Amino acid sequence: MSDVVTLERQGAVAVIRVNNPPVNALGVAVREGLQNSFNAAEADAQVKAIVLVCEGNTFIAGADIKEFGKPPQAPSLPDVISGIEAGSKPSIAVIHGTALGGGLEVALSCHYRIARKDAKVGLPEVKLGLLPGAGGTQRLPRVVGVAKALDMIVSGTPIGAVEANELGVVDELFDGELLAAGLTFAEKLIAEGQGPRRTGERTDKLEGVDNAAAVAAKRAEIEKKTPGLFSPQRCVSAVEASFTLPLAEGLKRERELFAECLVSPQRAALVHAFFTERLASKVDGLPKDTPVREINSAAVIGGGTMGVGIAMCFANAGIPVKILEISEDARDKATQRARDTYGMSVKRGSLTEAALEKRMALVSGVTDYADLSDVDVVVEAVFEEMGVKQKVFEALDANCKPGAILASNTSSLDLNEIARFTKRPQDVVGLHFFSPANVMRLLEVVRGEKTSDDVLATAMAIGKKLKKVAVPVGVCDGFVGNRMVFQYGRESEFLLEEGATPEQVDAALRKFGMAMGAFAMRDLSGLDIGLAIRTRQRQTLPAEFKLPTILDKMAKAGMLGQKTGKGFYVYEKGSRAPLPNPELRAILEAASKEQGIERRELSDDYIIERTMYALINEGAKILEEGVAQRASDIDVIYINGYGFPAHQGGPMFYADAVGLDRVYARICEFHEQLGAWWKPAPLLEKLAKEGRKFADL
Ligand code: 3H9
Repeated sequence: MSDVVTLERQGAVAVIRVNNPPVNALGVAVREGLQNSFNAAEADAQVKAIVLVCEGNTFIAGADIKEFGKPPQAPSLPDVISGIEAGSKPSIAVIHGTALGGGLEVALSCHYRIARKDAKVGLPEVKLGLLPGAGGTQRLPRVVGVAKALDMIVSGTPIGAVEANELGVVDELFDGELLAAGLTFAEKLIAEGQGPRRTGERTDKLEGVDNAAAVAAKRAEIEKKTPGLFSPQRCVSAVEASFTLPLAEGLKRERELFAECLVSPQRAALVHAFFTERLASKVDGLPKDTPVREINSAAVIGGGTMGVGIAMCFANAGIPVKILEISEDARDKATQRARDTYGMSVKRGSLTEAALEKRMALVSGVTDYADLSDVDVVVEAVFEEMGVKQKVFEALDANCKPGAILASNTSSLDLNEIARFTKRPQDVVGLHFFSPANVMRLLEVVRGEKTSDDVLATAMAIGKKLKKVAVPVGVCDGFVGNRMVFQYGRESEFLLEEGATPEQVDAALRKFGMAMGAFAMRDLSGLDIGLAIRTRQRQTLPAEFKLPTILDKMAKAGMLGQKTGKGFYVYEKGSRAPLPNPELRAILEAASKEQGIERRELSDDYIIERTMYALINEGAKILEEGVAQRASDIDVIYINGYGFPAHQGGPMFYADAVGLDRVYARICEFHEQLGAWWKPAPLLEKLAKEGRKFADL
């Protein structure tokens, strides 16, 4: 038939196998192979039932995302799927791994579905800015009802096989060998004389329920939660067609809505985010066969919020972890903090009591460096001061076994200097977690000048094991994320001096899609951190690099953010909801006056330009210096660590989308109007003048 889809007959059962690594995506060859194989099985008089099964780790994980945006090639997936459903012989999809997107749509077009107990099924298209475009929005509601289909399609979150079985998405669960399970099921159908059971012909789940109410409720929920996203409301419109139109027309409506999503800039940005997240794990110049050290045990130095969060990441991954603290009291508080944090997950229902105990059994507290002599990796998470780091790394050097990886969680200090405190700088690497470490997905893996290849490869592997998005970066002040966020923070403060309010800046940023406004975020992390960096930078930055003075004034007034109940916003006791801070007005006006600035109205567009272009200009410098390997790595860092909207693709993708010539021209204006710190990055200037993009590098 074809290389990627084969057909064979086993008795009266035609076995169609898909073998298209890594995830059996539905590229043109698979679509063609499926169509030909199902047609051939249909035409073979000996065949009484058809089993569809996949090789490798997974059933079909969806359409081939790489084909989006390219000219379509026949046969289209909807045509292949309609053909499968129309078949006159019962067909069975045998699901293992994940049946996602087009993969589940293929399974829904088969007349029966069985799944291995550990499989997952879902329609995650919305996460790529799309909707299920091969019948999923018409067939899933016919199986699970409109309300549940809306939940699955709008969230894009897959469900486990057990739930899928309860909902009727799969008919039977099995353990063990795929083909054997498929053949057994097929033979049973043949013996019982069962014919095709076409999902598209079903209407039972669409009747007798208030589907219109489910649609209205979902629309309202989307409007509240993700008003700026293009595809979720279209997902709802498509599902609505499942009960307001006959199947053929519903499918047509789905195609129209899918086509709208396909050309949306958000789709391009989200697909960029998908692929670049995977690309970021590949380190340029690091041979594929670089050996990776075994990591079976870990330790964390420092039992503060960060240290405990990091320890929890190891425990979550099943790796025993010791937390080292300076006293028995601090040690016990640290392990208790881990238990309390897990306890909150139990309260929320996202963790069972048994799982809590299992994880806590992996967490222990120690006070003596000698107890770390057997661990494979240590992550230091102590106070950000070189003297303190020196003591820790000297102690680690003296106590840890040869070959142990010595990592620092520093967010701004010079990793090379830290490595020099040991006699094994090749084993030192940065593992920069983001707070709260047990929640945030980003991990900057900092490669020092002496870090060996195998240590870097192991650090990246640790990231994967901890289910983080690990991105390699070079050494500089703040690495990639914080170095850029400094520019973003400074510009947002300048905007306050020029006439904006925190509420206005934050609203504009949220409208752009940021998960949090710049000032709400500052209040959350505490203003003292920014103030300490500011004070340090006042001593090092050239005189012409102006810095805002608002933070100093706020600190004097005891406004340090949520921790003092007052910052850019005020917080009622026990609440994290930001309310306008009436005392701030006077501080802002004083700062404006001091700078000789007449306060003025600032538009949302202007706020976005100032904040985003500050990120982009610094990002370009970082790229030029080689601190980040690729522009897309910067995007991955911002999406996963800073709440940058994936549907904008990350700051560098956004810059390309706006057009580098336009970004450059605006930055030149800011440079002239505002000051030296806006000097355009030479790389940005070069690309803009050559009519190129960051993506071209
Ligand atoms: C769709 O189906 C639209 C239809 O409704 C309508 C059409 C008309 N295509 O994630 P991993 C690559 S939209 C192409 O590291 P894991 C991936 O880039 C689609 N390539 O593995 C990587 O490549 P590389 C709906 C794909 O085990 C490699 O496979 N489906 C695709 O951690 C391994 O990926 C989805 O959105 C693809 N569809 O996770 C599912 N998927 O090695 C998207 C993966 O070169 N996929 N690759 O870096 C996933 O969620 C995960 O990949 C999966 C495996 C859970 C399957």
